[in-house]
Amino acid sequence: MQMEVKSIKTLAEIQNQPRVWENCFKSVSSKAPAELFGSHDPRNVTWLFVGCGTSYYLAQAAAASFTELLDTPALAVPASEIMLQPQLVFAGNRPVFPVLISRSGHTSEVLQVAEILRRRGTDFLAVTCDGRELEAMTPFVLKLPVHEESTVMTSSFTSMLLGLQYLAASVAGNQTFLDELQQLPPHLARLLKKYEGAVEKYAERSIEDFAVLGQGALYAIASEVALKLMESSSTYAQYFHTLEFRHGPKSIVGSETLVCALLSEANLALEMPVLLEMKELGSQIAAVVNEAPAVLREQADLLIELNLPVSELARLAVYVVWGQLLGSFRGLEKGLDPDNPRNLSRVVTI
Ligand code: F1P
Repeated sequence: MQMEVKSIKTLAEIQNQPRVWENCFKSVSSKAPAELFGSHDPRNVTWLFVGCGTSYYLAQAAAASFTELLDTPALAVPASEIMLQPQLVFAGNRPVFPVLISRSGHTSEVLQVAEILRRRGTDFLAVTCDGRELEAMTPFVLKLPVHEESTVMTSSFTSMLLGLQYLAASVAGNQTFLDELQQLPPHLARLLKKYEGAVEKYAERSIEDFAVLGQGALYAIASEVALKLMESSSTYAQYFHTLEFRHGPKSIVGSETLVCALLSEANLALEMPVLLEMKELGSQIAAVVNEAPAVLREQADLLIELNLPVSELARLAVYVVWGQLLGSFRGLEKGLDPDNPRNLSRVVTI
């Protein structure tokens, strides 16, 4: 028995992102950077973004954003790596500024890392929505006004990512980028109206194997799209750097596979051929792209064309929304409840 779409909290939270983003920009624009970094110079540290699950992929997207916007080194690691392999993370004792990302602020691995940093005397920034223990463990807190009840993270992911991008652009004095971010909410509302139905329709196809592709910052988004498909529809999903897919993984491709490419503008000429080759091998193909060449309009089984008048990096958060929707609609089609995903809880405590 399929659930009524309008009763699904997760879908409502996905659809409500334009309004949530507007509130987040109001909140983050009221923060002075010094409140978040203390005496640390944000342009002269190595940034270390830390999270678990969706928040780890958020960490990867934030690291790529900080490197592009601040031209400073940034890396992302799962919290468990700091717990279990600290020597791989803190090599050479170079000064790092950690950013601990957790929607709940209650995830055990993140709290254990906060304790490790406190014992090392290392300041860190907490980025959270619920706050809980994490926000009490540091004076530097970016708390986004997002109240998300669903188990899987959707608006919390995009809001914390946009909040961090906004912060980096503020430090960089990049007013153009700040203005571009503020343009996103009405564009997302436009795109949801245009494409939500197409995604819901496509979810009726019995696809049992997803491969999501992306390069650069879009690789982090591809990882998160795959996780949404796994979490919300209990379907097997993998993620790869786009051009890497030729180097072996393409052997999985067949009529039951969907290869979904998050295509950049700068490297479209190199990325799109990978997707078209998979079509020739018999796969279903989907693309999220800012402007679609004619061949993609003809060949894609699902096409989301963004037409966003902003720079590539400012488009990042919008790419993930279609994976959020596809995961929930595919789950519903399989008779599952996206609000109560199989085997999952809202927070992992160990
Ligand atoms: C992290 C997380 C989510 C996952 C599930 C369980 O939560 O692993 O990524 O989707 O909700 O918790 P948090 O540390 O960001 O609260």
